[in-house]
Amino acid sequence: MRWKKRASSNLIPTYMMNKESEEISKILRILEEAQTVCIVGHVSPDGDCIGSQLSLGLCLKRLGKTVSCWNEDEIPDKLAFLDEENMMRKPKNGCAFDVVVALDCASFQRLGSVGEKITNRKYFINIDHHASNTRYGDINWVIGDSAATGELIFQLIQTAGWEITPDIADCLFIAISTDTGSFQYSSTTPETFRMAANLVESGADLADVCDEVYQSYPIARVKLLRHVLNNFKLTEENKIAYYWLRSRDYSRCGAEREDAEGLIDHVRAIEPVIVAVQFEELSADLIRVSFRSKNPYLDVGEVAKIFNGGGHKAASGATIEGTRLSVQRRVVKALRMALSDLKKRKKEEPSA
Ligand SMILES: [Mn+2]
Repeated sequence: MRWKKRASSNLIPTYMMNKESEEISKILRILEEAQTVCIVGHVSPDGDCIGSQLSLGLCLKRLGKTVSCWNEDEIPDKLAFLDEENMMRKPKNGCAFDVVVALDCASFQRLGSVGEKITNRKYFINIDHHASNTRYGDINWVIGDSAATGELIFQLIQTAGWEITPDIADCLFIAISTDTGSFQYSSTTPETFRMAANLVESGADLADVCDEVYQSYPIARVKLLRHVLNNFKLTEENKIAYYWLRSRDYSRCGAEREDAEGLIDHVRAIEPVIVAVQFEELSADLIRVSFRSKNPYLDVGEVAKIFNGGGHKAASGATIEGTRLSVQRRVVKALRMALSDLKKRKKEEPSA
């Protein structure tokens, strides 16, 4: 899919010239007046979540504010180097904040147990790039076609005129680079590259951060990848690929749940595959399903919605109750229907 050419070529996209910029000024006003800020993210935090939290946190700390960053789950080992100032804390009960900011979190439920610990606050700000975002904040800045929450934080910092130090640049670079599959997904626009260029100019240490994140996989993760490559299944003329990660697979490989991040991309990358699916056993009757689509007309965000999940066109997920076999059947059936819609579409528009 082609990127939409935007009217201006500077770093502030056209959508910020209108209503969105009001939202940004409101957010900046509240943040600048605040003294205590808590920045929260989703369960199983990824590079975009952690990078966005820490970059905003570092900016606010430089302004003299008391900042803590909370997630239900701990910072993944491979991202721990980004938190030099130890801003990531274990969530506590009974804390009061002037402002709580939720980043990269499509729904209040995705905050997990952190949600019940942040009720004592004056303002709740929700900044996100999931089109399915449920707008659960007092102020919601949601740009569904942005490639990463990190892009929004970059724009927020630019608008505020805060300095991007090398540490902040590292965090934002990781946020944007991980959520675009290293600038490969169709959500990547020329502006994404301009932001990345700006971050490298601001001192992001490309060789170092990429080595930490992409070239330092623990052996346990590679064993988990071996399990995936040995066991994935193909169906619907090899257009759907899926695999299971059961609790026993983690223990056999000595792997943690965070080691599963990105495994699905190896299966998505197979040539005839249009949709890759990861089934992860959370408990005997609770399954986390992740979807990746390579075809812009097969919107896995819509497929995830059928199961009360959400996400983007190309990447989404849902947590589904049921036995393994019944969940797998229901999910594959929904994807089969999405594929047949795709075939119909092709017949109707042979040139598309
Ligand atoms: Mn994200």
